[in-house]
Amino acid sequence: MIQSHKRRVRHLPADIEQAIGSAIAQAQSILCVSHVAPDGDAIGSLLGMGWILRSLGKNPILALADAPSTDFDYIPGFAGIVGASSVGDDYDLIICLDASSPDRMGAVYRPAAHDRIPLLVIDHHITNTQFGAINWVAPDCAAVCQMLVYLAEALNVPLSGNLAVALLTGLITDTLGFRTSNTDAHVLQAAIRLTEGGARIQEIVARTLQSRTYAGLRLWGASLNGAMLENRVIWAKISLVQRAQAGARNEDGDGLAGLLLSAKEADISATFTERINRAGEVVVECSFRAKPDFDVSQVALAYGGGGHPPAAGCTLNGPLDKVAADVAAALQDARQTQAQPIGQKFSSTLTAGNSTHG
Ligand SMILES: [Mn+2]
Repeated sequence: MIQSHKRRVRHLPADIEQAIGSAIAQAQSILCVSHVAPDGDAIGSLLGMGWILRSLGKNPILALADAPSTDFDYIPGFAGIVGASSVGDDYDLIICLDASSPDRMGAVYRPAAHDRIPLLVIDHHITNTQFGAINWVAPDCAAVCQMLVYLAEALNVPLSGNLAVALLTGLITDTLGFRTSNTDAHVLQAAIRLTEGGARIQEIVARTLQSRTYAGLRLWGASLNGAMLENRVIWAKISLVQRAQAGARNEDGDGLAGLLLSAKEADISATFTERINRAGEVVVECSFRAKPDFDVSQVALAYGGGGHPPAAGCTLNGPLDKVAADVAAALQDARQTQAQPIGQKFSSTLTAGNSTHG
């Protein structure tokens, strides 16, 4: 079919397809890794790559620096994901998924041991630093899981069963259920193939997007009480004290920036979330969302983070109030420079992308 040939060429250039195919064919032992604080696309693409490699007769190690949320334990292979301490020094190939820079692999990737191993980077972040020996970076894909649909096709791996469930998870979570501004016909065609392969949209939506804890909802309530709106930028803070008072776990309350962006009076939203990092320090996780035609990736990049135009983020040292004030001001500046005359913008109802910078 001419059309599908065109689509494949657009997303998976022939030279990269050839390079990936031969890198995988030559490798006996393969380590696959995705990013810290793994989201649905990180976990889905990691497990999906695992199923693709198994179809090709390989037996890969799948590793994440941070333990994945049990929300995703319905994806076949979930229990086999290992932590950094189970990762050895010797592999023939490392495949890095959904990470825009090497530090995003966290403790799984140890440069002293791993820098000499060929690294294949598969990512869709426009801010990707091209840090692999082979770099397949496709910012026009809504999820790495979408890219793996094309890779599976190129490698003649059937898009069904376990693989379909894994890949549809990343497509659904990174597009917030096919609602983001980067949800185009190619995304929907990829989703059709995965549903034809047996994955079920409504089950994955129920397990992911439509699944929150009571404590998480109460935390949102506390945070929304203090939400601010200035110059079409809306933001809210989530402090460790609020989290404790709501009885919420570390992962409860994620996704609030997407809800904030539904404000008609705003074009850009942000949340500032206090966290305790691995070193035991209090840091502020900043998460940005933008409506179509606005771009928050450059502000994230300027603060040492990254992401996509509609969804980006960074992590800064506190204190919370100062970080929120400074970054909200920077977002308002960015919003002013991106402002367009009233009347040119009609699409104000859709939400932006989901993943932050990973
Ligand atoms: Mn992603």
